[in-house]
Amino acid sequence: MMTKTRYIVLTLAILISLHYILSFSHEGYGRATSLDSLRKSWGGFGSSPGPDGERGPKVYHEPPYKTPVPEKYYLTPDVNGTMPRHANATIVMLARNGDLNGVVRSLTQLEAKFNTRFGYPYVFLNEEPFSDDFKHNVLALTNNKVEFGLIPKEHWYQPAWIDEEKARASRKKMEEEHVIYGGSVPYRNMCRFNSGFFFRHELLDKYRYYWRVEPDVRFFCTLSYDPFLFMQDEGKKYGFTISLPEYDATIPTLWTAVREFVAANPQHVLPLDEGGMGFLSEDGGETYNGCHFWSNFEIGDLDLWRGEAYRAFFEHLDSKGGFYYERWGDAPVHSIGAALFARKDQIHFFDDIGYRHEPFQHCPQEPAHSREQCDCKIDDNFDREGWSCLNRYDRMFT
Ligand SMILES: Nc1nc2c(ncn2[C@@H]2O[C@H](COP(=O)(O)OP(=O)(O)O)[C@@H](O)[C@H]2O)c(=O)[nH]1
Ligand SMILES: *[C@@H]1O[C@H](CO)[C@@H](O)[C@H](O)[C@H]1NC(C)=O
Ligand SMILES: *[C@@H]1O[C@H](CO)[C@@H](O)[C@H](O)[C@H]1NC(C)=O
Ligand SMILES: [Mg+2]
Repeated sequence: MMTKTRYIVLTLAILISLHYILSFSHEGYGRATSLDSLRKSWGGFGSSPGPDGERGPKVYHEPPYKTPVPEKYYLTPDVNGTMPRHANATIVMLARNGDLNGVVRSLTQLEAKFNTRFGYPYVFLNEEPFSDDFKHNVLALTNNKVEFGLIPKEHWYQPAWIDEEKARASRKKMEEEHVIYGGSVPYRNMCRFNSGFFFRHELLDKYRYYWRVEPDVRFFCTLSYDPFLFMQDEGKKYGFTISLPEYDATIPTLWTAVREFVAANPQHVLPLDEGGMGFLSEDGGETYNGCHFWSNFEIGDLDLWRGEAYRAFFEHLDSKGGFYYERWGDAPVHSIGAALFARKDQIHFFDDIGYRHEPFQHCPQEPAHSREQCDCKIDDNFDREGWSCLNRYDRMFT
């Protein structure tokens, strides 16, 4: 019985992977054709300058992450053992008091592999006050600056204008269909907060770049360069380590809402081939392929979210109620936002950061694996799986 079930699962997995690989390596899926249809289906705009006033188009030969990180971002402590230069950045973690054990695990690793040497400050956020026990345990783990913040109620809880009857019916249905977190209101609050509010927290006002960390994640490698300085000096806006497709059941009408926004706000959106649309769609923007950057890891520019374009985008999505009537995740919302408002070369794949959040991990390959002393099994790498969306990121640059 067990063997038979396994066999079926394996066969299914192979079939799905095959379909996946074929649909993305197929020569007929030409880039020019796809961008043409993209332009047509999205209404032909695409000649206006982007949000930061820069004009493309650039010519690429390979994805930007294939170029080694310049030496100047590597650790070169002065005679006092401290870093001569820092980026304007913080590490941010949303957590509940009950997450303490997982918080300790994540922080211990992050300190050991990176932040003891680099010295970036932390911001912890919670919709309830952090307990003394939580603060005490966190402060014991680091000599770096730590701040604990309370999330304003209006940034967290389900808004009064949401039709609770409708929301409840949807939660019930999703629970019956075994959609992960389908029946949870707190999870929805969290997704909406991360989508539209975390970057408005007053404790983040004084920073430009952030690294999002969650409880119970692992960092495998000794990071010997400063990813924040890299982001800041190279003008990157969003960084990821793992990309994968979203469960369709959580976002039935998200793409419709996105298209509405784009049609009504062409001035906010980058020309499609300069932005990251090639990552999001197989058919020129007609439909969403579900690909998103897994947002439990993010290194990003807060100004991307603070800007008028993303704020208007979030307001539009929020007005649809989809965070509660469906279960829109912050990962697809951030990913679509990044793809619409950042140039594709400003979206960075941190290939050399070894990272695990259950049940997936990114394990850097050689030469980074040795150089960064990664303690992950080199074969256990999500990008070797059929599910990875990295090929959709890569194809934007070839
Ligand atoms: N303060 C607070 N944080 C939450 C809540 N729900 C989730 N989080 C945090 O939000 C992040 C994502 O939640 P998690 O349970 O890891 O979801 P998953 O990674 O999608 O399985 C983690 O940093 C959690 O600690 C909540 O109700 N309150
Ligand atoms: C090392 O620390 C001392 C004392 O704080 C300071 O005067 C000196 O400038 C530092 N050296 C460098 C290279 O930063
Ligand atoms: C860091 O960035 C924030 C937000 O852009 C800004 O207000 C602040 O002045 C910056 N701090 C420094 C030291 O540059
Ligand atoms: Mg998590």
